[in-house]
Amino acid sequence: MTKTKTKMSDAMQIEIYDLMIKARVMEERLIRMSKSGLGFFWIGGPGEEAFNVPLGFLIKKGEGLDYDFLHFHYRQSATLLAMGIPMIDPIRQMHDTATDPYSGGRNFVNHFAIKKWNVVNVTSPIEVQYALCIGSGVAQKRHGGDAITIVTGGDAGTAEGEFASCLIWASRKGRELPILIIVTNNKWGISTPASEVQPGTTIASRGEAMGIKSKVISGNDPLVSYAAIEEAMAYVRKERKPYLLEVMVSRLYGHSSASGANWVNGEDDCIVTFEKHLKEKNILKTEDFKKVREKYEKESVESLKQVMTEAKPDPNSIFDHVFVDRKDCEIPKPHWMKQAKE
Ligand SMILES: Cc1ncc(C[n+]2csc(CCOP(=O)(O)OP(=O)(O)O)c2C)c(N)n1
Repeated sequence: MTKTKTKMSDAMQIEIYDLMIKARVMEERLIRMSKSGLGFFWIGGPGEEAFNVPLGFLIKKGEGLDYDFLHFHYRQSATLLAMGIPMIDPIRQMHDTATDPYSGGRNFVNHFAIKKWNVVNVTSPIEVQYALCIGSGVAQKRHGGDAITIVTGGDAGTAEGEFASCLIWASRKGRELPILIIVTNNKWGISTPASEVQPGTTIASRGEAMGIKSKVISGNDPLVSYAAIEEAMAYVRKERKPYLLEVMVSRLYGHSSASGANWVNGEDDCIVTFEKHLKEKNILKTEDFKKVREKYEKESVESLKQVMTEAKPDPNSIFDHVFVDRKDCEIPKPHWMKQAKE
């Protein structure tokens, strides 16, 4: 596993720490919402902050082929917060309000879709994004420039055919695609341990077998993560070829609310480790950690209060943004409604 660290200013480390806490506090607020009936289902990224924040910092953000295309999965909140989304918006999606800018209150939380930043809709069927990203990869190859396609997903999902398709399409000789292929490996697929379904080799080695530059890193250290992402991005931006980054991460609250969303003992917590480092290097003190947490706890409570005053989606908007126009579509009536008429 590669452990090269980047040399980073204190100010930058403080900024990364601040965003890691912002993401953790927000996710913990979302979990509490799911447990108290203020949302239906939670899935998110606690345990991936040390990788996801640096990723957000390094993305070339904007709309169209001159900017990075982002095909994310559902554990990416820290990346989006680092890119600049406000904390209140995922809280809106969790509470299914019409003001949710990603789905108008109609998708699960952390299912982002942001046109102005090329964030392609996060899907609940896993691994679909590895097939979709081939499209923007081909478009960016043709277009030229230095913008790239970035795709993220989990280890268990690499068993799906889309992952193999991505490796094949990205690595065709002479037609390689500028895709940064990221797999965050938490060693679980819901309740299935990786040891029962993976061949015992790294996922990165599948890329190597196809001539793709590949690396395994610890995603629990933001300095290691930053250096690895920077190196991988520089390669893909310049060479216009793929790079496979396997990132070892923790899954701190289990899979989702479906498995209880309770704290898991024994996993490395990247925030605890980073706080230890920041203290040892005299960059921040215990009081500073407390202040940052309090700042975001306050923001999360204020955001929730605001969201609870906001309206739910209007049933008449159910067919907005879908391919079928409502006027062409007969909505089937439930049998009890038909009986009542007769
Ligand atoms: C096509 C498909 N099959 C199965 C599922 C059910 N499912 C949801 S998440 C998940 C496990 C995903 O594990 P992994 O890819 O390792 O990502 P993680 O959630 O651990 O980050 C499964 C099997 C699904 N959503 N879509």
